[in-house]
Amino acid sequence: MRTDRTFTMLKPDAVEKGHIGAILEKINASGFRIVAMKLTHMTTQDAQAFYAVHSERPFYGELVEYMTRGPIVAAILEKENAVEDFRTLIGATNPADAAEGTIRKLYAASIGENAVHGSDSDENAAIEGAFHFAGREMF
Ligand code: DAT
Ligand code: MG
Repeated sequence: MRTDRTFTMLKPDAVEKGHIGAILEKINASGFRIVAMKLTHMTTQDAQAFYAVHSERPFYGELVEYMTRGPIVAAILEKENAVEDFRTLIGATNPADAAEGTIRKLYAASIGENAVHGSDSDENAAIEGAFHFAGREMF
C-alpha cells in the first residue's frame, strides 16, 4: 500500500549548527507539505525505542547518545511518493556517498551525525509519525 506521508527528524547536529531554516526551505521547495512539526528533545528511552531495530548494531550506543544530546525538529511530510522521494532528497546514510545537492551532502558531517532522518517505508512512516505526534497535532 502506498501512502503519501513520510516522517523526518532534523537531528541534533543540524539544529546545533543553525540549519533548520535552510533544510526546511529545501523540503518545501521539493514539494513536501508539512502535516505536523515540532521542536522536541528525545529522552534516552525515546531514542532507544525509536531505533530499537538497530539495538544489536555496534553503533547503537553512540546513536542514542547523539540523538538525545539536544533538541530535534520532528515533522510529518506529505507528497505523492513521499517516502521514496524524501530518501532521494536526503541522500545516502553516509554523507561521503550522498549525491550532490542532497541534504546530507550539504549539511551532514559523518555517517554517525548525518543531519536528517527519513522513514524507509510507508509502514515505518506511520509508526514513526505516531511515535512523535498525536492525531490532533496532524493537519
Ligand atoms: P538511515 O538513517 O539512512 O535510514 P539506517 O536506518 O541504516 O540509516 O541507520 C540509522 C542511523 O544510524 C543512521 O542515520 C546513522 C546511524 N548509523 C547507521 N550506520 C552507521 C554506522 N555504520 N556507523 C555509525 N552510525 C551509523
Ligand atoms: Mg533507517
